[in-house]
Amino acid sequence: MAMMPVLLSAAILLLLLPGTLTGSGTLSPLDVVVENSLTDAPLLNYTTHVAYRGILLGALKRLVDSNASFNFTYTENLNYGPYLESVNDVAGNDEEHTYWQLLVQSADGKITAPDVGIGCYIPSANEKIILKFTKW
Ligand code: B12
Repeated sequence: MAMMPVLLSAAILLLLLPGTLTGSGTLSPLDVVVENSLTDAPLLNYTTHVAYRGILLGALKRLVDSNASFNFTYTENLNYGPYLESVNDVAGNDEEHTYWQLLVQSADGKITAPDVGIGCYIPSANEKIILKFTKW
């Protein structure tokens, strides 16, 4: 009989542990801005959600599912993973030297270009993601 509370605690721990260890279920809001620096199209602002330590690609896929006005495509590069090819039906083009640049704005307003793509980048809290159509 004395074993009951111990067994009960162990059972509760086992139920809670997978979520605790993986952080599953913890989603944080993430702002995404779409900017076309080659036209005077207005900035488009979206909000999506990213998993705890989750990748940007997952947050963008979640945005497609939740917002009919946002879409994107990517190609798979053997070495570097997903390459962001188009956003909202606007695609980068090698001949025209255009591409979608990945930028991150931190809480203090500073904008940087991550040194990895959408498949590797892990957004932090209070960051804003900027997808900027530009030239190289
Ligand atoms: C030129 C170049 C570009 C050009 C490619 C133009 C073109 N079509 O030729 C442009 C300016 C478009 C570019 C963009 C980016 N790049 Co770049 N790029 C390079 C660079 C300097 C040379 C690539 C090359 O020509 N290799 C020779 C050819 C023969 O090999 P290749 O395999 O066919 O090359 C292709 C891939 O490298 C691909 N590519 C280029 N950059 C990236 C980035 C990602 C994430 C992917 C999946 C593919 C990819 O484009 C090349 C041509 O098709 C490399 C660094 C290096 N010295 O290798 C960085 C490099 C590959 N790029 C890198 C990064 C991070 C980016 C960006 C994510 C930067 C950003 N913050 O926006 C973006 C991609 C955004 C997106 N749309 O997904 C990183 C990738 C590291 C990683 N593990 O993810 C590298 C290694 C530089 C670094 N910071 O260390 N890039």
